[in-house]
Amino acid sequence: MAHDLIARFRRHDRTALARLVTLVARGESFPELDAMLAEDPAMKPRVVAVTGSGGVGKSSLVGRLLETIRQDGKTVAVLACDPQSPLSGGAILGDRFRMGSSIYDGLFIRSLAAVGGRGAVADHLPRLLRLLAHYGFEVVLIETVGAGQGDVAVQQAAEVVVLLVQPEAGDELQWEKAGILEIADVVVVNKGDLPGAEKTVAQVRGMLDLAHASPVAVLRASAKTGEGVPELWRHLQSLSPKVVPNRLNVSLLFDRVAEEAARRAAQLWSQHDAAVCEIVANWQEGRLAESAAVDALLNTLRSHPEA
Ligand SMILES: Nc1nc2c(ncn2[C@@H]2O[C@H](COP(=O)(O)OP(=O)(O)OP(=O)(O)O)[C@@H](O)[C@H]2O)c(=O)[nH]1
Ligand SMILES: [Mg+2]
Repeated sequence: MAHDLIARFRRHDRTALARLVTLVARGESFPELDAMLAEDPAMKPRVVAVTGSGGVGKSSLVGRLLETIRQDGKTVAVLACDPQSPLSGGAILGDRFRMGSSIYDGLFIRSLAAVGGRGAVADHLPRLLRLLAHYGFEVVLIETVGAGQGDVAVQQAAEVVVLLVQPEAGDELQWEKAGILEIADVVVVNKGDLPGAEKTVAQVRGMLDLAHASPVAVLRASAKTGEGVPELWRHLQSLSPKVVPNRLNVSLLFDRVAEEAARRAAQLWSQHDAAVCEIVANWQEGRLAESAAVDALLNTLRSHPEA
């Protein structure tokens, strides 16, 4: 059954993909899945997080962006980590969803709202991204809510963070300032069809200049008219992986450290290694706190380089 699921996933079966996304987002696993995820993925997708306060137009812009990306011939997966507005193809694409064009081949959209809360999704995001990489998606877009710890984790897993703001944001823009300076790789003034957009672009540029931050593009776009969206996609592609810190790979790397340590500890234990057995026994019998046992095990692994 599990074996069959992986085999179908490898043959690009969409149902198998959907099933595995559900499992991984819930933090479930099985050995065949772990083995596949431990392999180097066929594709290293460009992972773009779209963040910003409520109602700024994240879903609408993601909808426009994925159309542009599909028209460019690239495959794209969309994850929405948004508890307030569960997302379906219909919600994100509005009326354009009924177009029925080839845009929808090579496109996967999933709302993670219903699955165990946002923090939980963030915990499993590195594995989720790796799963999508194994399927071969070229781009992954993530809609996040722009606040809270879960959101920070999502942004750290992304390669590029796009922060949306809207015209005449006033005080809100001040509030966003910290976010702009800390996390945004690109700022988009969305709702560029509304009055005041150009003024807001200038304000945001001013803030960025004041902070002497590394060059962050400030673009104007409208998810309503589609204006500025192709330019945004071109800009996202122009960000070279050398300039953009590859946060996706860092999370994958840390995941592998944990997996490798667990594998080696289990191996030593099954070989009745004296040091490992002693630590386990001390922990089981309550003489060693869990954190101390973990430290001791990591130290033991270090002294067993051949394991
Ligand atoms: N005029 C104008 N309205 C827009 C634009 N983009 C989005 N909107 C409208 O703004 C409202 C919110 O858009 P959403 O895309 O749902 O915003 P969101 O940031 O995903 O909202 P949450 O997920 O609830 O935080 C909707 O009524 C959209 O139609 C735009 O470029 N111009
Ligand atoms: Mg939304």
